[in-house]
Amino acid sequence: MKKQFVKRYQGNPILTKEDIPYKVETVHNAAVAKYNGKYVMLFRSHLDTGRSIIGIADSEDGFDFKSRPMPFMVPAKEPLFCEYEEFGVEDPRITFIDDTYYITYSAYSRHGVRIGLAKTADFEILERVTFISEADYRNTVIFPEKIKGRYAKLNRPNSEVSPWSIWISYSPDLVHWGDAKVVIKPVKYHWDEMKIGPGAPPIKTEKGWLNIYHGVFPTMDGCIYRLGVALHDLEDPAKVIGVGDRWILQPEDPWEVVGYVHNVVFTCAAIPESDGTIKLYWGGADKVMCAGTAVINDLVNLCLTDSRPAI
Ligand code: BMA
Repeated sequence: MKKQFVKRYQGNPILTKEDIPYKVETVHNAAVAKYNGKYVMLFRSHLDTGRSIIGIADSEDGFDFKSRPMPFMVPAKEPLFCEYEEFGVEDPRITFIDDTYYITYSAYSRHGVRIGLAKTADFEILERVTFISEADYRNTVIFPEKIKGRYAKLNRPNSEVSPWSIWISYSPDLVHWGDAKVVIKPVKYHWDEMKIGPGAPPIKTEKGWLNIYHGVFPTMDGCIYRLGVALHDLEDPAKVIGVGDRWILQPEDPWEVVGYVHNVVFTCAAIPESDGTIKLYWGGADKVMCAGTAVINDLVNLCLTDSRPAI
């Protein structure tokens, strides 16, 4: 029997637009964090203008989420930020470092898409920090601890020369970033041949940093978004130990196959639990939120025993 890397939660989808107390068209591509022993979800929603905002929902068990009455993040009004967010805020990721939850998000404007950094200590008050890229960057995940004295992040610039690849860069303060290097590229005639991008913030394991990423395959019937895994060296995350040759999740449930954008599973969050599993969260067809579980060692072993070239 084919190995199932991800076990879908039987109550999927876990959050949809019907659950939101204000008018939205979609609920997808959510970040999730553990806060005070509970789970907090920051989810993206399209409005009927076609632009996106970020809502917030709470859960005791990581599956049953209840939306708060108001959105958590809408395009900024304040100077510096407003010019770069006027078309919407999308696809958040959360990393917990030193008592602070850092949120990266895609900020859209007439100048293109760039990455914003915001922070919160309590999921009540949100403070924008700065933008951490210029235009044409998306999918940014920050590692949960400093590595050899520096913060590290993975992201995905758009480029014709090195198409839609995953890069790493470093920072002394989370604000200024550099020393960038390409670490994983799409592989020709493979499930991720068109583009790849970091998904969930990396998870520390004994064998390396586990990076759950998305890969895109173009077909005559549109693109298919799937999820895969890569393992990065603990001390030098620019070194990729292995990239799993197979996808770990693809659109199969009806709400993953048909939606706002068909055939999409797209993750921004995975929460490691004390029993060696993760809770994985993904947007289904850019319309609903889904969840599942996976065994961390299965994902690590895929990277180690059945890998494709990183570059
Ligand atoms: C990407 C982003 C994601 C989205 C995906 C599938 O380019 O826009 O937010 O989930 O496409 O539509």
